[in-house]
Amino acid sequence: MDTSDALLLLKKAVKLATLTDSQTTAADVNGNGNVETDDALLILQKVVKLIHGFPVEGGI
Ligand SMILES: [Ca+2]
Repeated sequence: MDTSDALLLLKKAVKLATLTDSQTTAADVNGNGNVETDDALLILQKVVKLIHGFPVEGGI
């Protein structure tokens, strides 16, 4: 996961992109069943090391 993944999620949020099923599964980093801007924010927070893992991985 990196900034390009976050950008893809933001594009999906504004309907500029669609995700495959596997991308959707991987992108739901907070594990709430939806891929949204919150997931993109978490990815960006991990990129800049504000968090060390995703909720779906069992920790922030
Ligand atoms: Ca989510």
